[in-house]
Amino acid sequence: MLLLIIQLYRMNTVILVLGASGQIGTELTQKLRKIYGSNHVIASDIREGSEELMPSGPFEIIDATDKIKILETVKKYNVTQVYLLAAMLSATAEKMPEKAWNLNMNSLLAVLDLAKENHIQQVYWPSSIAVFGPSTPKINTPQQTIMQPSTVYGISKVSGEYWCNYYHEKYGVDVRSLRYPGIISWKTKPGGGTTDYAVDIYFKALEDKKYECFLSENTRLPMMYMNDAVNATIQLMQAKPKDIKIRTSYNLAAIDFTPKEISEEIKKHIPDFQISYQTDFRQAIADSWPSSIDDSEARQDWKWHHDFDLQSMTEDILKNLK
Ligand code: AKB
Repeated sequence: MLLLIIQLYRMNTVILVLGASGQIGTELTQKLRKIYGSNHVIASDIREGSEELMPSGPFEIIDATDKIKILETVKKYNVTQVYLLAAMLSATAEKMPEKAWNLNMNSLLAVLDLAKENHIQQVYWPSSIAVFGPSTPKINTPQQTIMQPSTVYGISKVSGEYWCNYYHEKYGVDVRSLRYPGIISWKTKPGGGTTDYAVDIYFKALEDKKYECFLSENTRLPMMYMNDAVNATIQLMQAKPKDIKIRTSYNLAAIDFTPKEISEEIKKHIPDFQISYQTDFRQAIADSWPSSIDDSEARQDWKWHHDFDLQSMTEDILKNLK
C-alpha cells in the first residue's frame, strides 16, 4: 500500500530545475531523473549543460528572473515543483552587486509568486552559510543566531530566507530551504564562490601536482560532498510537511577543514603534491563565515545524516577524476 502511494506520488510529480547546468543543478537533475523518470524532470538554464545532462531528458533555455517564461514552461509540462538553483555566488556577487541582487532576489520572488498563485505546489530554494557574518558565533553556529552578513550574496540569502518564511506564513506556500556549506564536486566545477578552492585543488593536484590557494592555510570552513548535498535536498523535499518546522532555511553540515588539512589528505594519494598560499579579497569573505555548523534541527526534524568525511570524499574524487 505504502509502495503504491509512493509510486502514485512520483507519477504525479513533475519537476522544473532552474539553473540545471550549474554545479549543483547538474547532479541534482540527474538524481531526480533516476527517481522520478527523465520526462518528469525538466532541466533549464540560460545556457546548455554538460554532455551528460543534455541528452538525459527535456531541457529549456530559461532566464530564472523571467516569470512569464517560467509560467509558460510550468503550463507546458504540468510542473508541480520548482527547484530554483540559479544564483550568483559570493565572490562574483561582490564584483557586480546590483546584478547579483537582481538575479538572486527576482528569481526567488517570481517562483514564490507562481506558488502563491497555485501554478506549482512546492518550491526548493538554497540558502547558504553566507547568511552569517563576523558577529555570528563561529564554532558550531546554531540555527537561531545573529545573522549580519557582510557580503551582497549573504544579504540576498538572508532576505530570501525571510521571503520564504513570509510566503509560507501568509500564503501557505510549501517552500523548503537548506543553508548549504561549501559543496565539493568533481563532475561540474562551481563558479564564483569562496569555497571553490576545495574543488579546484583536486583538479590541480592531478594536473600539475601543485596548487596556489587564495585562502590562508588555517581558514576553516564548513563543507560537504556533492553526494550528501543532493541527498539532503531530495530528502528535505520528500519529507512530510509536518516534519518541516523551519521555513526560513535549515542549517546543514557534514565536514569542516582548512586548506592545510585538505592538502595533507591529498598528499596521502599524491605524495609530491605542493600547496602554496596567496590570499586575495576572498579571504575577508571566508573570515566572516562560520568554521563549523550545528545542524541538529535538520537531523532531528527530517532525519538528515551525512555519509562522506574528508577521507572518503578525497578517495572518491581522486578515483573518479583519474
Ligand atoms: C560560496 O562560496 O559563495 C558558496 C556558498 C558557501 O554558498 N559556495
